Parts: sequence; C-alpha cells; structure tokens
Amino acid sequence: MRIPIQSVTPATGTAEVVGWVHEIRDLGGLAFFLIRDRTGIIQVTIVKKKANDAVLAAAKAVSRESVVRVAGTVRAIDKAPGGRELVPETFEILNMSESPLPLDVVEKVPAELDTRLDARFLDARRPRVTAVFQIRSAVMQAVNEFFFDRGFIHITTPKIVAAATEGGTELFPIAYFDKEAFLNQSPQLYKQMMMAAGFEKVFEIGPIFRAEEHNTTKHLNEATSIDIEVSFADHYDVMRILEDLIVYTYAHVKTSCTDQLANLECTGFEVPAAPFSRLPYAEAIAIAQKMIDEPIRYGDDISPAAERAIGAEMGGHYFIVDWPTEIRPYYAMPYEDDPSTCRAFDLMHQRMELASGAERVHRHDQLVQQIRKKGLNPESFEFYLRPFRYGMPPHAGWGLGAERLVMTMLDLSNVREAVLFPRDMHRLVP
Ligand code: AMO
Repeated sequence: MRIPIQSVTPATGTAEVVGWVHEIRDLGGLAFFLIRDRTGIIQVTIVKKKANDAVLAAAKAVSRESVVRVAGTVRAIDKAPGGRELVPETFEILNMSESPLPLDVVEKVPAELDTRLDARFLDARRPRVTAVFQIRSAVMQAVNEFFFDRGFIHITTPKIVAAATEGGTELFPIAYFDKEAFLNQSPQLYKQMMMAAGFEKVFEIGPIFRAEEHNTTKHLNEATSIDIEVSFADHYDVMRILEDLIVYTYAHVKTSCTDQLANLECTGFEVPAAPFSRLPYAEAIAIAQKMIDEPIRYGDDISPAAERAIGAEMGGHYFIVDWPTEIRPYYAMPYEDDPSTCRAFDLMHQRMELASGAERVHRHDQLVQQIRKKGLNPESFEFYLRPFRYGMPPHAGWGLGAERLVMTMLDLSNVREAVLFPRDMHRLVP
C-alpha cells in the first residue's frame, strides 16, 4: 500500500511510494533518484550490482517528471533528504514524461513568471508553488470556519448581472441571449438585499470581475472576494470582525502550515495583533503630503505612491477611516454631523489595500439621492432599491481580496503568484 513520502521513516521498514521523478543522478555503479509527491521528497538509491533487472531497466529508461511507483526497503542515511533512503525492489514507470521539459521543476533555473504561468501545471509541481496554494487553501478553510463559527449564512449570488455595482467603466459586457449583461464587479448589491431578507449575517467567497486596464503587480481582472454583510451593525462592528478574521487566519496558517512556511522561507511569519490602528483619512493625506513629492490634496484618491508612503509610516495592518463621502460609493453612509465624510474604511497592509467596507445607507430616499449625486440613474438600480422600501435594517459590510491577503501574508512579489490561472489584460489562456 502506498504511503505519503513525508511519512516514510527508517522505522517504516518497507515502503511503497508514488510520485514524480524530481532529479536523476547516475554515478556509474550507483544511481540516485529523488521522487517527489505533494508531501515531500525521498531519495531512491540503486546499487547497480545488487539491483534486479527490472529495476535496472526502468531506472535506465525513466525521464525526469515521469510518474513512478517504487517499493523497497527504507534505510537511515544522514546525507539524504529526511535522513532516509529507499532501496527499491520494484520500480515501475506509470507514465513517461516527454523531454525536454517546458519548465525546470527543480528550482535551479529560475524561470520568468510568464513562462511559469504558461506551464502552470508543471510550475505548481515545484514545492514552493505547491506551498503557496496549500497555504491559500488553509486560508480559505480558516475563513469558512471563522464565519460558520460566528453564525454567518453562506450565500452565492449571481455573477451574470444587468447593472454595474461599483460604477460604470470597469465592466466586462457579455452576450446573454438578447439582453445586455455584464460579469459582476462585486456581490455588493445582492449581499445588501439579503439584509432585507432578514439573513442578518451573510458571507460569500466568489469571483469578482474588473475590466481595469491596470497592468500592475496587484491587480487582476478576475479576483476572489471574501464579502460579508451584517445587519444592526455599524462600520466599527464590521471592522472588528475584519481584524479578528485576519488574526484568526494568520494564526491558523502559522499552526497548520509550518512545513509550507519553512519551504517559502517565511521565517519571520508573525500573527498580527488586533486591534489595528485606525488612521483618519485626513491624517493619511497629511502623511503622504510630508513624504512624497507628487501633489496630493484632501479629497484625492490615495495614489500608489501615497499608499506606499503611508504604509511605510504605519507598518503592518491598519485601517484608514472617515473618508470624504465624495470619493466613496453611493452606498456608504455619511456621518450625520458632517455629511462630507462617511462611515467607510479601507483595511490596509503596509504594501497595499486589502479590503474596503462601510456602514451602508439603509433609507430609501437617502440612497436614491446619493445615487443621483454620483450621476447614476436610480431606475437602473430598481431591483436593488426595492428592498429598501420594505423594511431594510441598518447594516454594514466589507469585501476583502483573497489574493492580496495571501500575497501580503507570504510576501509574494506579484499577486499572480497567489492565483492558479490568473486573468490579466494579456492572459486568457491557460
Ligand atoms: P473594492 O472595489 O475596494 O470594494 O474591492 C474590495 C477588495 O477586493 C480586492 N480587489 C482586487 N484584487 C485584485 N485585483 C483587482 N482588480 C481587485 N479589485 C478589488 C481588493 C479590494 O480591497 N463592494 C465593495 C466592498 C464593500 O464595501 O463591501 C468593493 O468591491 O483587495
């Protein structure tokens, strides 16, 4: 019976493993094969004088990255990975790989990201890349646990929609029979509608589509958004949920992904401490004005350079709060005493924005007015506005980018590293 390579020890006595031929070293009388599965690597040692003919024939024929099944005796040896080696009695080629490989799986030859993404199935065989996606999976597990533990209802909302959520320009139009339709930019309108349904606490993890013509290291045209909406809550309440989630997720990764973190050399991996600081937007702008040359004024969006300068000053995770109403979406609730600022926030990591959220406008008349103020037509939002006329509770929520969360957690240089098959302006295949 096959066992995961990670569990093979000299104490096992004999073992059968399946995996890929990671490396081949033929020293004449002696041949070494490294066999890799998703759990680890084991050395297979063949002493040619002692091995049987079938083993010798397979060992001679096999190419790198072929799939093999090897069974034999396990022996302790200092120099091999994991302090053990497998001396085979059988060596079976399950599927031979072509040569040369489009990408070197052994990480001696660093490849360009584009080459790696073109051959993602091979790239993902590299232990470092496997580690990223194992950690991403652990992040998703933690996020789901966190919300289920707190009584959230998991929802799934449509990705084919009739109207823009976040405003007009960044939409992908699609052919939908005889109707005009788009890929959804955010579950925003639908998660809010579920507050009118009385669901009270909902979460969704799903794709969002942004037709942004940004070719940067932190923008994707298809991203994964972790969204929540909570009734009878204000923006402070959902900020606390957000920082608790970040802490919970980091802590889960720290305890459940020690091997993967070691593999990625994330030696300084630290679980952040909540509460995160709350920096008013006006102060964030003042920091940027001090630190960078480009002109920036109160009421401007925070530019990438400003984001970096503020991040350098603040470090770690922090919130920017009390935004000018003018630069936030129509659904953000203005403060009663000063409607020029609103109950919106961004969660920042030193390197970039991770999440946006707000307490929402829940009164129908005020919402219609705010939609008009943004130059949008309330008629195209009728399906969204309707629930606000029949008992919409006060509510708040946020959206957190899953890829940016993983990227900043693991200090990856490009957000594409955190996506199996990224979609950007130049990449639609594979
Ligand atoms: P926003 O548009 O700020 O807010 O998106 C929320 C978070 O989603 C991630 N994100 C992206 N990640 C990679 N590439 C992109 N192109 C991209 N666009 C967004 C970011 C961002 O912080 N409806 C609101 C949320 C709310 O108020 O509940 C919204 O979508 O990490």
